[in-house]
Amino acid sequence: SALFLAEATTTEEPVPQVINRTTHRQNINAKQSSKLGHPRYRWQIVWRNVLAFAYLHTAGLYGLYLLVFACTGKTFLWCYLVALFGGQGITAGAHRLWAHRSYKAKLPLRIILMILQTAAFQNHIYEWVRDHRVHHKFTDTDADPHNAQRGFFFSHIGWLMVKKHKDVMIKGKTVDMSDLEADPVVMFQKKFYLVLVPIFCFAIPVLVPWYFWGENIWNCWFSIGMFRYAISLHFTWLVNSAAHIWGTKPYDKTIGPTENLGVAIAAFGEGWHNYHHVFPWDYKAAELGNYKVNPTTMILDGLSKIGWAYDLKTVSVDMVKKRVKRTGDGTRVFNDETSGN
Ligand code: ST9
Ligand code: ZN
Ligand code: ZN
Repeated sequence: SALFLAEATTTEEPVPQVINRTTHRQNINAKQSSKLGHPRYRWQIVWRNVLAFAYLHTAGLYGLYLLVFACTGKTFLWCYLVALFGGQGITAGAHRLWAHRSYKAKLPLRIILMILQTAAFQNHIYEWVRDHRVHHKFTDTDADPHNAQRGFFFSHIGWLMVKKHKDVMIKGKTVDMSDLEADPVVMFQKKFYLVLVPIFCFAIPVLVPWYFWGENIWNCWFSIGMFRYAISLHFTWLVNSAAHIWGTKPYDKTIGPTENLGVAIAAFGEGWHNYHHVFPWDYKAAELGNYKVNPTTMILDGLSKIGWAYDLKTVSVDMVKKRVKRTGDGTRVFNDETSGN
């Protein structure tokens, strides 16, 4: 050790410390955090949310059992429709309209999307959009609310059961939210969210099958209230977890988000996530729109035909090609280039 000390003084390096019992990831987090001048992220568990998710998942599994073995066919169809419409409140509404402004919507469409977004109960539009814009601006860092560097569980559901990292608040303040503050539909929902959620996420979806075709109310609560809500959450969360971990990176191989067919199927076309992070203003949230799995794009194309959706923004083929060439991982091949070009 005398030799070691001599070496240490001559090279003027700090004495190395034994770092067992500390995982590699914790070290990285600690380094990132200390650079920013505050202690590393310690999880403060929010037990209210843990208990709520424990109930939701237990009740949701029971609801799945009832849906398959006890409910009528009509109730099964209703479950799908509520998930589909609530899903559009998230994909067409919160995500492509409000978070990214990838198209404009007339007032009636904005009101419908706000109601559907309420039926999905994923926080009010203002909070959803703020977290999502911060996610895009600071992807896979401590300021990303669902930082996928912390692994599948954290980016999927864990982030909703702990206090946020300070950077989310600090850097989040740099995100402009004035467009949403100017939208009365968004501000109305924000103000009355606690009244609107029980009505549109639970009362109406649960009572319709009971009132209109005499479904057992117990079945309604567990299958439509709990199972439909839980599965919609998981399908949404896969975009933050799976589509930040597994898949190809045809547009930018240097970033975390991926192209993931399974997630695109589950999330109504929101699994083409490498493209989406490179070109977030494209209303298709994918290069090929309808030609790849993307029902939300089909719906938006329909809404644009009747004039409710307008000024749809997209990206030129040329721009995509250039980007693919410059930063892609080589998995996107254009036909004219395969023939030698
Ligand atoms: C849910 C959301 O599930 C899911 C979002 C998924 C997004 C996916 C996106 C992918 C693309 C689209 C895919 C669609 C697919 C659809 C398929 C459909 C089948 N910036 O939050 P607080 C500040 S929600 C700036 O309480 P805590 C702010 O001042 C599920 N500032 O932090 C704030 O005060 P205020 C239901 C920010 O105490 C203050 O901090 N909900 C930001 O650490 C405190 O904020 C739940 O499960 C920011 N980003 O608590 C629970 N954030 O608001 C909901 C915060 O007054 N959440 N600030 O301005 C909570 O309980 C808590 O937020 C917490 C953290 C415990 C998680
Ligand atoms: Zn996005
Ligand atoms: Zn993402």
